[in-house]
Amino acid sequence: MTGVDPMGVRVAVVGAGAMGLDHVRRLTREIAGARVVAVAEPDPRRRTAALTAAPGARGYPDLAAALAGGAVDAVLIASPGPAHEEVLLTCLAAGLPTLCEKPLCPDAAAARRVVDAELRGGRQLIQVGFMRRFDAEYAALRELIAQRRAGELLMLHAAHRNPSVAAGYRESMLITDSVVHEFDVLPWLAGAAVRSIEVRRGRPNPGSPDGLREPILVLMELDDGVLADVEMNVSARFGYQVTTEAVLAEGIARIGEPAGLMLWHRGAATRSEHADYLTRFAEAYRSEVQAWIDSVRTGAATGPSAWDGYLAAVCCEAGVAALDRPGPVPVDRLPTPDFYG
Ligand code: ISE
Repeated sequence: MTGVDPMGVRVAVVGAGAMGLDHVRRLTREIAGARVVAVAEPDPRRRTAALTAAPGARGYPDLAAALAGGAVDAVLIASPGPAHEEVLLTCLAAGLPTLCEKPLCPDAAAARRVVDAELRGGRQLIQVGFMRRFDAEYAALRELIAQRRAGELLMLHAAHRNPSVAAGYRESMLITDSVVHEFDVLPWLAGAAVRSIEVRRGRPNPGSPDGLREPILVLMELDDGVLADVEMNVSARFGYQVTTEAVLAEGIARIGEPAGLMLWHRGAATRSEHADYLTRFAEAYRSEVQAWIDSVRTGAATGPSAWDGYLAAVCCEAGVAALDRPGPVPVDRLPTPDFYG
């Protein structure tokens, strides 16, 4: 146990949009051994909504003010990606364990600067919010693959479907905001890194928002020759659906959808569907945040690291380039420092 408050880890939450508010509620109602003591959010309306959900917490316009305003043991960052680098560097300088929502940083150079700062500090303080690693089905599939219960892994087929997206969602966000999850979780399932990324476009959905040509098919080649494809679809309408199928030498394993032939359609009766990722991954988020709080208390970092965030950022750069270029784009990544094992 490190020097955290015996009443529970005192958490400052940075950013009180939909995700930040969800984390504030979770930390307050569901997580053992933690309490929100500060909400850092420049928008007064959002800040007030978050403070209402966290009795006893105090509001600040930014993290620097929150750190000056009272004792904080750990920071959860849920502000927009472009703001992450500065906040992460502040957390590292203050020696604070930090759970940073994805993406770690929007580009690989910024992610590298954060990694370098963590390396200089000599202590692993950052966990990236790739919550799918905490989903029970993903964890079971990973174990099944690692144990070779149905032979060697040959391919992965994934689908990532959102009912719709908010105004302001641009085409590059298909990669940086959405497929970024598969860039983390598919190599994690397979136990191999991404070597190249190709994007194919077929017939576009006439119902896609203006300026978005989708769905897209993203094809990754992993270092060990495994091929992984993802259908990225943000106009699925009927609900939120994330599935993965593993093709193994002696079988097929599938997670994320009920077995049997199903038609999911707007207006049709649906089974086990979710309106969005907050409900689909509610248990994964709970388990992710609880594991993070437990690691703050024991002082032993667990979960996706800043290096995992860097790897996802490198994939996003190649993926965005592949949106406008035919053929596979190589993923240019640095060797993993020993520090990240
Ligand atoms: C959103 O930001 C998420 O992280 C969700 O998990 C993903 O499904 C969605 O496409 C993103 O916009």
